[in-house]
Amino acid sequence: MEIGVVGKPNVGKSTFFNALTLLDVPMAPYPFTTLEPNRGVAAVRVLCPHREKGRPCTPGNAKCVDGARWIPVALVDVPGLVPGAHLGKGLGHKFLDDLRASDGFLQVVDLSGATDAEGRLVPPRSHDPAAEVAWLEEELVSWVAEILGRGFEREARGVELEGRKVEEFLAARLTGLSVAPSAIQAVLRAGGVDRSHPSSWTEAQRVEMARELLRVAKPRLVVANKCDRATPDDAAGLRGRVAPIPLAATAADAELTLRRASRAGLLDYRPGDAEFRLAAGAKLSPAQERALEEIRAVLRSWGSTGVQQALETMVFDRLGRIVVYPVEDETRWTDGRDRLLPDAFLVPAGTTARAVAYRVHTDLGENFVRAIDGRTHRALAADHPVDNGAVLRIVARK
Ligand SMILES: Nc1nc2c(ncn2[C@@H]2O[C@H](COP(=O)(O)OP(=O)(O)OP(=O)(O)O)[C@@H](O)[C@H]2O)c(=O)[nH]1
Ligand SMILES: [Mg+2]
Repeated sequence: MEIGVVGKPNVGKSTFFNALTLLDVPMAPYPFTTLEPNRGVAAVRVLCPHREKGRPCTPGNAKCVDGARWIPVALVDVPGLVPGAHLGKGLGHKFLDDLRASDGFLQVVDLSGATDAEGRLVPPRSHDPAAEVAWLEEELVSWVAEILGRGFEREARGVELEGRKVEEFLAARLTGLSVAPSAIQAVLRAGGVDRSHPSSWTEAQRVEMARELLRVAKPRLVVANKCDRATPDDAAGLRGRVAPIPLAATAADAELTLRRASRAGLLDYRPGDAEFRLAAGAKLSPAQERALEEIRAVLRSWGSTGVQQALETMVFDRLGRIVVYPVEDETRWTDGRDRLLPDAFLVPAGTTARAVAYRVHTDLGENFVRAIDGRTHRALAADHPVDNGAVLRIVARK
């Protein structure tokens, strides 16, 4: 599970990334601060089922705080893209290749409208962020069309001569883009192409296929950042202009300040919350006090900084991920060392019991006999889809 953070320069991508990962990559009020992709680990929250057993869990791959289980999600922050990046403008778009494995894209924009298309500072509201949602789509389409088109005709003629299947040919070209077979079918339909003669496909058809591939296989969410410099009405207006892509408003800078202050023990704050409290005995400078007062005002108008919620909207709503808890003992919900609910995995909705077994260990998948639901104690066959929040024991041949 990996998510790419994309957008034009200077909108707050790295700030958003730092807030979610608590890493410390450079951020600055001018374009092209980020020159190489940054990778880190963020996390999404779910209600941990340990309550049902009345004792705390022993998480191996995720922490559990106040009943919320934090499940890791990889995040990639890339340099800013500008219009014409596929022609080499700005830093070009070669670095997008680092997003091949991303399951979806968070497009950060500047809701306050105070940065132009290249990320230079301009007066607030002088730039409509809806415009960059439209051109960023074109940059992403060119990138995918380029991957699809590298040495296309020669290979396509080979496929025709050898009578190979066009689906396999496309799947091979798109390897690494983590695309499901169902997406390949959708892509073939979108191009309106002659399946038996791939060498006859035009570049325009390949571009349409790239667009469809992005639509079905790489869900997007617009992250309307710098909301502290804008109003909820601005967000509502922009939401209408970028539809059908959904939008989440964020104040990444405020979230970063709150998380860092909380890590330093200065205040009590849980990501996603509408408020924070000063830690007992915390001593603040007048500047820190003013900064926190401004953040309080943001939380009052927006309900939260929106950062944690934006990531969760992406993972759960846009990418349809559900959570499963593999265990070795389906009654006690423990592993072999009596650890309660040691693992929590994000999987796509519709994932089968056998696919969960593979996710735990290749051997378990290969030798799968059945899964047992930890709540109903019923057996699930290999192709049975698992429920969200399922606690599962996998039974395998020895
Ligand atoms: N007002 C406000 N400023 C923000 C917010 N988030 C980030 N910024 C500021 O925006 C500027 C750019 O932030 P970065 O995180 O470096 O932006 P970026 O999109 O990674 O920029 P590049 O790496 O150059 O593409 C910095 O001065 C940040 O402090 C926010 O929520 N509100
Ligand atoms: Mg950056």
